[in-house]
Amino acid sequence: MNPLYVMALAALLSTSVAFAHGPVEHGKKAAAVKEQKDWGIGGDVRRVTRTVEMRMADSMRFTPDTIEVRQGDTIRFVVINDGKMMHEFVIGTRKENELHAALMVKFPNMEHDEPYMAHVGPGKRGEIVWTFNRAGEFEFACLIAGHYTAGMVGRVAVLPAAPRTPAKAAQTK
Ligand SMILES: [Cu+2]
Repeated sequence: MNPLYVMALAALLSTSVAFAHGPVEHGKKAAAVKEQKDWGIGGDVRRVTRTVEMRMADSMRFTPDTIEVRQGDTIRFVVINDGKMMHEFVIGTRKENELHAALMVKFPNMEHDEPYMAHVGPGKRGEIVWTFNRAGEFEFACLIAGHYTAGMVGRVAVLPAAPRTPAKAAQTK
């Protein structure tokens, strides 16, 4: 591993530790200050625009593995673990998830809990409410040690809020 990457991990770890809480049961999120992330912000359950059911399996797959939302949507994710092992649903940028996944491999018992993640035990279900207030291509992933590299990752496309112009050529990326 190159030294720069190690430094980046260390920086991320210190950030994560700053936000680490004690054990938090699913569905009992502490009332935390909502922090704007590149991939959105914690949502208000009273402003949910859509519910998405997300299933996780020991085959290291999410179903569905791709979702599309509109910028400004507040999504209630009902996350169901159909497997016999622990899984989790974590929304983020690819870069953030890659770094976080690497940390989880290094520190498998690291406790982490944020409004954009749901840790779900075998046969259980969890819920999070997230507002996608920034357009872009993001990921959802399971960061349990080894799961991310085994392919337990999906894509979320957040389409711009503005109505599409008829001229497709006018669209940027
Ligand atoms: Cu998993």
